[in-house]
Amino acid sequence: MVIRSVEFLGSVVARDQPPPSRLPQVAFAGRSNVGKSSLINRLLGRPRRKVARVSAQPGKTQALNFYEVNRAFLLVDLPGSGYAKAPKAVRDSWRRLVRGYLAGSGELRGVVYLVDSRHPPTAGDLEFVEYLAETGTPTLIALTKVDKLKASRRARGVAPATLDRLGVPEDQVVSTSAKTGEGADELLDAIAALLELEEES
Ligand SMILES: Nc1nc2c(ncn2[C@@H]2O[C@H](COP(=O)(O)OP(=O)(O)O)[C@@H](O)[C@H]2O)c(=O)[nH]1
Ligand SMILES: [Mg+2]
Repeated sequence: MVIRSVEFLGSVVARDQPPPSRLPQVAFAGRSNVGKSSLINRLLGRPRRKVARVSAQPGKTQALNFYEVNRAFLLVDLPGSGYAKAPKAVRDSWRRLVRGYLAGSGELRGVVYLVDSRHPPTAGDLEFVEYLAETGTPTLIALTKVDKLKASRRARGVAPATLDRLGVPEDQVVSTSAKTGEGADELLDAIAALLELEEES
C-alpha cells in the first residue's frame, strides 16, 4: 500500500460520540510507551513531520484519534491502556471508551495490537487480545522496537511462548521497528488485506 494522503479528522473523547467518518477503520492499540505513535508515524511516512505525537507523558491521552488515509480508510489511534498504577476511575473510563468503540463501530475491520518485542505480553495485553478474540475482531500483532533486540535473540524469531499466550497464528504477527522501518511495508500490506483494499499499481 502506498500512502498518498493523511488527514487528521478529529478525536473522540466520550463513549456516545460518533466517529467523524463512516469509512472502514483499522484501530491501533497497546500499552502506553509500547511505541504506537512512533509506528503510526513510520507507517504513514511521517517520521519527521509527525502525525501522531510521540509523548513524553505516557498515558496522558484519553482520546481516540482518527486519521483518514488515502481518502479510503481511517486509522484509529486508541489511547494506551496506561499503567496498572492509574486510579481505578481512570482505568474504568478508559475501558468504557475503548470497548464502547470496539463493540459499537460497524466500520471497524480489525485491530493492530502492539506488544514490545523485548518483553513477554502483560496480563493487560492478554486481556485485550482475548477481548478482541471474543468479539471476533480480526487482530494483527505488531511486535515493536525489534531494533533493540540482540542479533542472537532476533535470530530465534518470535518466541513460541509469546504466540501461545496471545493465541494468534504466527502469520498474524509482524516484527517492526519505527526506528529502522523494518516491517512497515509488511504491516501496511496486512492492513490493506484487512480492509480488502484494491491493490493499486
Ligand atoms: N529504539 C526504538 N525506540 C522506539 C521505537 N518506537 C518507539 N520508540 C521509543 O519509545 C518511546 C515511546 O514511544 P511512543 O511512540 O510515544 O509510544 P506510545 O506511548 O505507545 O505512543 C519513545 O521514546 C520512542 O522514541 C522503535 O522502534 N525503536
Ligand atoms: Mg502515543
